[in-house]
Amino acid sequence: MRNYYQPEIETMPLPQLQALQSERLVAQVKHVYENVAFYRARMDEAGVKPEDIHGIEDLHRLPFVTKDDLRDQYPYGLLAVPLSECVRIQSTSGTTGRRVVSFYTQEDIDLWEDCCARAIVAAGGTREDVCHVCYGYGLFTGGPGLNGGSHKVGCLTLPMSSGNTERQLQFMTDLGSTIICCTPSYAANLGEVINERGLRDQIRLKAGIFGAEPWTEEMRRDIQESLGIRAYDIYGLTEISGPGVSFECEEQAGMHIQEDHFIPEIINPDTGEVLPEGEVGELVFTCITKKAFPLLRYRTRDLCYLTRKECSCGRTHIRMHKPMGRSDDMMVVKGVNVWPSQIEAVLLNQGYQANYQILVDRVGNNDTIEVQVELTPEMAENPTMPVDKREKKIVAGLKSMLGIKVDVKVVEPKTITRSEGKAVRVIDKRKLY
Ligand code: DLL
Repeated sequence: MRNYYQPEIETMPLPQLQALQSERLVAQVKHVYENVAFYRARMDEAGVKPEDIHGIEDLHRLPFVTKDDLRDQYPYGLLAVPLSECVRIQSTSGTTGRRVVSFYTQEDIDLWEDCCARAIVAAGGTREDVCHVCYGYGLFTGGPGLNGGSHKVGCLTLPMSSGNTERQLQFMTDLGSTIICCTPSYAANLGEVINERGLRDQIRLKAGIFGAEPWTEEMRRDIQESLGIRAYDIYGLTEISGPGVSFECEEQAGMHIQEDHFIPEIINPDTGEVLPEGEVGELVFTCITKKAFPLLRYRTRDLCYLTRKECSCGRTHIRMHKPMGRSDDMMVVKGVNVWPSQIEAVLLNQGYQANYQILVDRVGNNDTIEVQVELTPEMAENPTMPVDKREKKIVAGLKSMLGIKVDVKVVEPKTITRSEGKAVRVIDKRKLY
């Protein structure tokens, strides 16, 4: 088996890393040009031949690939190896249009699991750990990815999948799970139940690896407190392989992108112009090692910035800041750009937990926006402030964050449906008209 833990790659000096990227990029461009009619046509259209790509300095010459391209080429149009070499597919849920299906050779799966293994190691995982994976299994990449990574680290792996909180708690307490992998919203949900039932001293968790949806620093603080663990962020997307494209180390200050496999760029989403380090824009990835479904300059629609600032962990791979939401997550309400993460930050800063929902609608020509948030059990038991005063305080916080008036309803604990996978935070009824 390949050795996942390649500290020499994770800590490689930049010039060597870039030389490796260049070599891999040149080979990848040749591979897709020769094997995928779509890339050949796009590159011909842009007047770029594989021979024109000498290294990463030429990356910007390649055309972008978008989610619409993936949908148009569904299912086999972007496949770069014969079907007989593929051993797996994974897929997105397809809730916002046609499914995205991604293909893997056995080697692609190995590389992907290596990335997840690196993430587990970065969160302190060793073969002594009991790794409780409650991301969904099946077509979703979360369960299979972290499961494979956990095997490679040599942890005892609990392939729990999502849901069935009773069973999760039973295995967690009986088997002494030390690392948990799930969405941050489900982690918050578990923390709530564990504390309600007084199970804190029966759990052995030390770390959590949470991703698949945006979450704020405030939510990290809450989860760390309620579960008594360190909560690490992990990022990825089905199109680029799944979880493990980037992950946090012990610094918990941005996620190291696995640059030996994926070259990141940040672009201006309107013009496509490549932006310098530190500027916020749309994250774009080029896969330089995957063989079956290698996307080149894929526009993720996730917004963030990159930093090469030295990290105390010794990894040299560039770090991405937590995605601030997706360009398509952004709502325009009353003419103002609103991201759910901004609303979450205001609520959590005022002591609420991440049990909230945002309802957007249109009455006549006017947008309406209402935020419903639950009282925490302590607030309900020990009311230090009347509910109408609480609501006014949140309205003021949101006004100063967003610049618009948001209606707020503070509701009783347990009124808002809990998530077992990715949380549904926004109900935008305007999209239904
Ligand atoms: O969510 C893969 C994954 C599984 C990542 C488990 C981490 C852990 P998709 O379902 O294809 O894949 O969704 C990908 O989810 O483009 C982001 O918008 C969002 N996302 C993923 N991780 C994070 C994160 C998986 N840590 C889409 N923070 C991406 C913010 C995230 N958003």
